Amino acid sequence: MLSLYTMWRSSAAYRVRIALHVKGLSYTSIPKSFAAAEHKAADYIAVNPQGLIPSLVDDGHVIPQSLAIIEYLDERHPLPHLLPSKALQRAEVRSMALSIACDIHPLNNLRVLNYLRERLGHDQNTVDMWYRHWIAEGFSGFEALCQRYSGDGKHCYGEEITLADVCLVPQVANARRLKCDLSQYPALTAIAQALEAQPAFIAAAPDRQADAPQEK
Ligand SMILES: N[C@@H](CCC(=O)N[C@@H](CS)C(=O)NCC(=O)O)C(=O)O
Repeated sequence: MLSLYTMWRSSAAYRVRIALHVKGLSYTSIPKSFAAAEHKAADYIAVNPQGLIPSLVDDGHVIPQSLAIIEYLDERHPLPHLLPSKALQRAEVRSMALSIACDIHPLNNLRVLNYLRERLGHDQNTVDMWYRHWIAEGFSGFEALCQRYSGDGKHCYGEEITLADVCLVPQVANARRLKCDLSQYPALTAIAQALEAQPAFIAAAPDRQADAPQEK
């Protein structure tokens, strides 16, 4: 029995949803609204003391942190593998994934943007500039890694879906939402576009989630 504390637009939750769908695992979604600060409420802090989304619950055991969750799923449900079998290749895939999950995402997380705006008094233009700067820094390196490691122009690494792809697609979705200029990253954007057309990525997409705002 798998349950996922999620939020439709959370890119870290989006990563986990992609992994669950790639592996064909069924799960129950437990949405938490950021607007209503449900991720900071006592009942969720009791689940995940960091108050961050996502958390996975497997038979009563809670696992926070999207990459820890995905590696756990990959070990418990190995096929299809999200990490290669050889140590060197695994390290290369992880280094791509971490360049997004550790070096881009935390700088542009909601609480960081809120802090810049609400506590440090920056206006929205400055906050957007901050966001786009860290996307540009991170994506320049990631573009070069895609050119080095992609085997077919449709996957970040080799010719199969890996943890790197799982991290890339949500970050590109966020970058588009914040109107970042992605024209300098042709390999990375072509890969994201190819992946977004795959059923597992479609099912995991923010606008497909039950807690996403419904179009009238
Ligand atoms: N490193 C964590 C990051 C989790 C995280 O930052 N989640 C965001 C949503 S993408 C969140 O809960 N933000 C709430 C906030 O910033 O208040 C992971 O990969 O799971």
